[in-house]
Amino acid sequence: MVIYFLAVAVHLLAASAATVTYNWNITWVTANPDGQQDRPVIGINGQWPLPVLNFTKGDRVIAHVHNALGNESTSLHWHGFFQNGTNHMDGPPATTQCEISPGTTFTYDFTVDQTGTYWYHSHTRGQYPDGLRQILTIQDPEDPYTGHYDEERVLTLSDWYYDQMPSLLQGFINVLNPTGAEPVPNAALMNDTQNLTIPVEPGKTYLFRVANVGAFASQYFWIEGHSMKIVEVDGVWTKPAEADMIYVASAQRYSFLVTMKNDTSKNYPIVGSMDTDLFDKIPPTLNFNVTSWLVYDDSAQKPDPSQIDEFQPFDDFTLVPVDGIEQYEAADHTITLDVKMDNLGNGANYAFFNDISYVMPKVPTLYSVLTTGSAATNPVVYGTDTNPFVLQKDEIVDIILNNDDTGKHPFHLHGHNFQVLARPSDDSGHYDPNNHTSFPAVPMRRDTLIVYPSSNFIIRFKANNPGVWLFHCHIEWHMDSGLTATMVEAPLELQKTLSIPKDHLEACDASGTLRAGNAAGNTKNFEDLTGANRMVSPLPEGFTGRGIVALVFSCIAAVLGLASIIWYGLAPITQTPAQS
Ligand SMILES: *[C@@H]1O[C@H](CO)[C@@H](O)[C@H](O)[C@H]1NC(C)=O
Ligand SMILES: *[C@@H]1O[C@H](CO)[C@@H](O)[C@H](O)[C@H]1NC(C)=O
Ligand SMILES: *[C@@H]1O[C@H](CO)[C@@H](O)[C@H](O)[C@H]1NC(C)=O
Ligand SMILES: *[C@@H]1O[C@H](CO)[C@@H](O)[C@H](O)[C@H]1NC(C)=O
Ligand SMILES: *[C@@H]1O[C@H](CO)[C@@H](O)[C@H](O)[C@H]1NC(C)=O
Ligand SMILES: *[C@@H]1O[C@H](CO)[C@@H](O)[C@H](O)[C@H]1NC(C)=O
Ligand SMILES: *[C@@H]1O[C@H](CO)[C@@H](O)[C@H](O)[C@H]1NC(C)=O
Ligand SMILES: *[C@@H]1O[C@H](CO)[C@@H](O)[C@H](O)[C@H]1NC(C)=O
Ligand SMILES: *[C@@H]1O[C@H](CO)[C@@H](O)[C@H](O)[C@H]1NC(C)=O
Ligand SMILES: [Cu+2]
Repeated sequence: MVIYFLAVAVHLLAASAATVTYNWNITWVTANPDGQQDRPVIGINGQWPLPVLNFTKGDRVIAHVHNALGNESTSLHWHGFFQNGTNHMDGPPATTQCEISPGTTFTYDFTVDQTGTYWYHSHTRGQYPDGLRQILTIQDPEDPYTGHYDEERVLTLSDWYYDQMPSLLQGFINVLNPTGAEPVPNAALMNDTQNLTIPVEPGKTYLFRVANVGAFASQYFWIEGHSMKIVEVDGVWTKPAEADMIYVASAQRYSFLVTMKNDTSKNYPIVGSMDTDLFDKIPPTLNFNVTSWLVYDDSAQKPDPSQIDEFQPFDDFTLVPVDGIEQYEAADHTITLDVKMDNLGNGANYAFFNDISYVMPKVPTLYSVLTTGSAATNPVVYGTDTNPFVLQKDEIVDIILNNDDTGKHPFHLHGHNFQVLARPSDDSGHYDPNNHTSFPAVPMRRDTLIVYPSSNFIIRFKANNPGVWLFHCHIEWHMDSGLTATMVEAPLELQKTLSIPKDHLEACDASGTLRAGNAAGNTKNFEDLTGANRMVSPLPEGFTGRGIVALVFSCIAAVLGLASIIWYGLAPITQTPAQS
């Protein structure tokens, strides 16, 4: 009898869980989301904006990704997915796979065991802001807010550049940009457009799912005349929290309920405003705002948004998860990461954790785990410049992050969400274990968290997901200038449980990437890192970023001076009539 019921239960479960298969052809298409100019963007099956995916918990996803870009490699990361048991489907090249070379196909195959709002994006260096990113949702059969809303709507926020990432990156990490000023976006977008109209019905409640899929800029977000009831953050259902304005950093997601008015005479602006504190200078022509409208009556006016004097967004630290998961017990393992921005010996500006600016290993770190036997527990194997940390299975881990930079940064951990124990305000300096606010009994959890300028945070998670998981700033510029660490979680467990499919190994061969041995590709002596990729050498002692700026400007002056001397020197000669 029991077995019969079990069988029925298993059958019902199997019936609701679908297999969702995609055949995706990644190609260049043309887009013009802000109406100013066409530019090439990366599309899927000839389409951009990319398809919004809508899974149900328990679904199996099979995505066959064919790279038809011709001139760039690619990859896909499923942002926020735990990939529990399928670490090799996580997406970052040089970490859990090799790049998908032009002309080749690579299959992602995994089961979705979470719920909420997520997104998918390229994890190839600098690529996703060129278009390869979109929001996705996972329906929860046990949605705690069922009955509290009538319909759901997805909405993305992003920043937009007219130039393509490879050339922007070349200018960003460059001796001519010694202060590391990030390229300022050309426009703000909402749902990959502007002036979007969202028809609504009076009296209905909508669940809005918002994701910032941008490269750089956080956005303040609000809806005039309506308050938002936050119910989800980064895939975690929260107790309802009223907010008039939220702050959505790159890679963060929020869901909130909005109840419509009964009065249909007016329409209301929905505003996204890029956080210009992140920009070194604001070009006078930049409109850093984007507007959409809740449209009750299409024939009524769509008013301009009112000016806001001060941004006072909701503090995500105060959110409480519906599941009531309490603060995990004290940490077994504490990792401290000090963040700074500085120049290296080539004069360009880089980003550092503990004075190391991340450089990709020659062998994807997961493949090093699988091919180095018992040495896999030794962080040395993964190379010094990948910032590797080896975690024991099921231990409790604290990450203390001290931000020695004067900017805000959204940090993302792959493979987990984490409890946020403390996240003090601007200028709080380093975390002091002997002097901090008491930690919440039921901390909020998310997978992407802002640290404030010259301040810190402390987050806690359980190492219950064997895999190699990156921890990095989600500002694409900072990720590309090295603000990344590598968590190698339960490597010996991975060796017992994971096997890499043939098409993944073939991706290494096609891209000429080594797939065995330590970070340097040494398959005999795992502690010998000769030939490993290294970061650019530091500046000689005594040099400072300020010195570099002075040096660059005097060099430019010298070059200009020299050029004019040459020009004057050459001029008479070229003008001398030929003797015959
Ligand atoms: C992908 O799209 C390109 C450009 O439209 C086309 O030439 C190619 O045949 C497509 N490949 C596949 C596998 O669909
Ligand atoms: C949206 O409207 C503003 C104000 O009229 C305009 O400047 C902008 O170009 C519009 N954007 C698009 C994509 O049409
Ligand atoms: C996703 O599908 C469910 C039905 O399975 C539907 O209720 C929901 O509105 C869809 N969400 C989106 C964003 O399309
Ligand atoms: C690849 O080709 C596309 C389409 O022609 C072009 O826009 C893009 O700049 C190229 N990428 C690189 C890295 O050259
Ligand atoms: C946002 O865009 C996606 C597709 O690009 C669409 O499915 C969705 O309905 C749009 N959201 C709103 C609120 O219009
Ligand atoms: C709209 O009307 C309904 C039914 O009369 C009422 O229950 C509800 O409170 C009203 N909503 C608002 C926002 O006034
Ligand atoms: C953008 O919105 C903010 C907040 O209302 C306002 O202060 C600012 O002037 C707006 N900027 C532009 C360029 O319209
Ligand atoms: C403890 O931290 C608070 C807040 O940052 C600070 O004002 C205070 O001076 C600190 N106390 C000690 C003893 O360091
Ligand atoms: C991964 O799966 C294992 C085994 O089912 C479970 O114990 C663990 O909690 C899961 N980890 C995460 C992050 O979901
Ligand atoms: Cu950053």
